[in-house]
Amino acid sequence: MHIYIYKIVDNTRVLLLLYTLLALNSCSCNNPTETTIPTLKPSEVILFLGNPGVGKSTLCNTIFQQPVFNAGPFIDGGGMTLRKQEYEYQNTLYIDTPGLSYEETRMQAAREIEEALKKNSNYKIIFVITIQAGYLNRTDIVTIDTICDAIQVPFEYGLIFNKVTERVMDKITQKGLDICLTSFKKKPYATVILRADNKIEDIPNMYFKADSENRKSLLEFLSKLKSTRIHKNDIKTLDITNYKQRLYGKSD
Ligand SMILES: Nc1nc2c(ncn2[C@@H]2O[C@H](COP(=O)(O)OP(=O)(O)O)[C@@H](O)[C@H]2O)c(=O)[nH]1
Ligand SMILES: [Mg+2]
Repeated sequence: MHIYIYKIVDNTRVLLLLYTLLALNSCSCNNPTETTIPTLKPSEVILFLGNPGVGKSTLCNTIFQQPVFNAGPFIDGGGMTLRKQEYEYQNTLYIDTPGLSYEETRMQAAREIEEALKKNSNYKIIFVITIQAGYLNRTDIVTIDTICDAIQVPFEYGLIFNKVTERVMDKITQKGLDICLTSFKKKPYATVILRADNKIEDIPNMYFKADSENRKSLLEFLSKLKSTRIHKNDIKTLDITNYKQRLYGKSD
């Protein structure tokens, strides 16, 4: 009789243990804190494009007030990157891309740019160029034309004139930017001019100060820029085969 009661108690214990384990298991499945949180894709991409040395990485670092991307003069070895660099902040992906101007690295840079454009996202496309001795750089024009040609969907882009000297700034104020913009096959939707700042020149990983005029203009420009939905199928292979011909004016 005793043995029989013990057996019942033992079986009840085993059943209780099993029940508790099952309950815990089902509980952990229903508890939202225990389930795997799906990783959200950033809802917007801010894409910086342009040739090496124009100041793309410096501008990205200016936004965040910290060196999120390598920036600096080529001679120091740290600035020029052959790979795109990405930084995610508040559901937005910032991408800094390599430029197309160097023949030896053009192919890889082109692949990186294509990849950067194929994220199936809403894009704010920004080209950065400089003006030297009052002239636009032909490589900047060809780079912009080549990338724009690869985007097979209607889109807008913003153009940053960076490192602009006071004298050139005065001329632009007098004459306007239209004369510069005639060179581009596709015109920018918005432009901004940022002053050259000797204090940051050629010092690795420097950026404009938080309260600087340049940073304010940059942030305002970015916030006003329209974004375009780009699907990866909207991007065709960058045609860099005739880059050189385009440079010397024998374009198609
Ligand atoms: N004087 C001056 N130099 C700048 C300015 N912005 C960037 N630079 C310098 O230009 C060089 C290239 O900048 P970086 O951001 O690495 O160019 P990226 O190759 O386009 O990413 C660096 O040595 C920077 O210090 C600017 O507004 N004024
Ligand atoms: Mg860079």
